[in-house]
Amino acid sequence: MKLENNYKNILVEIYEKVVLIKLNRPDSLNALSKGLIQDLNHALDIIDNDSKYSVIVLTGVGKAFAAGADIKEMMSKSFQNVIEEDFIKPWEKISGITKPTIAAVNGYALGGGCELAMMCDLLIANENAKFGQPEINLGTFPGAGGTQRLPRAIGKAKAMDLILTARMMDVDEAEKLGLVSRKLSSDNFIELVLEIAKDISDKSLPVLKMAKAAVNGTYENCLSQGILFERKIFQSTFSLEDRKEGMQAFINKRKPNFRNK
Ligand code: DAK
Repeated sequence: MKLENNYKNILVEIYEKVVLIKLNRPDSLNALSKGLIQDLNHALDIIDNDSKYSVIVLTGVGKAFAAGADIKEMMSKSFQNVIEEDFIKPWEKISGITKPTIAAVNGYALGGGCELAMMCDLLIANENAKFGQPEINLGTFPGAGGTQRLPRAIGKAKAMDLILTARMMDVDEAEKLGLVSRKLSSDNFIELVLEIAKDISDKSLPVLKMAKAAVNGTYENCLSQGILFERKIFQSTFSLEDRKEGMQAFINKRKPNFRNK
């Protein structure tokens, strides 16, 4: 299949062997809707299977990388829905891509947005980047790998701090803790990231794939059990009144009134 730029929720740009994918729902800060994930996964499949391309860069249009799962879409889901759909399973596609992937975080990377960035091989951020797992304010908790990848990246103490308080971390803190591979200037950010991607794309693709597989071998194997466990309990937050209240409060632009404090 040919890679075309006719997606509704993403933009695709090709720079020789590098493909730049831009999450393109700026009005909702690139909230990760079902349609966006479908578009992203469709493009990722084509890129991973076409030898013309060797590196994928993922970024966001506007002031966010992605502000998380689309709360408005998720709001009405029941426990039964999330079990039946195995909700969030399709989000993992990027972590299984065999070619190098770079998250170019240009602003908010929150909730599922932070989790998506952490699924990439390199996480490069500009001065506006902000990271966080604020799901606790919605009456749920990170369910797309956040409880597993974040502690591995920054240590348990800091991960607990972010996950339990919902606070955001700026790029300097994220770089100091090892979540961010490199911090780059916001001026010509994407051009700078594309230079790094181009440099990687000049290396042997099979060897890049082997190096990536070797790093992920141990990293992802024990992770998979944790992620399965995480998903199952995450889905069960959809049986809680507090989860409904948290998301409703966000949509109504008010503070949540949790019953089970
Ligand atoms: N979903 C839907 N819409 C969102 C959104 C989101 N995550 N984030 C922002 N928006 C929308 C806002 O509602 C607003 O829309 P309008 O009111 O204009 O219609 C527009 O984007 C601009 O946002 P703000 O007006 O709020 O912009 P501000 O600059 O004032 O604030 C902010 C920026 C990023 C601080 C704020 O928007 C914010 O707090 N956003 C929510 C961040 C958040 O809570 N993220 C976590 C989402 S939950 C699962 C696994 C994982 C997940 C789900 C399931 N399973 C295994 C089942 C993941 C869950 C999440 O990511």
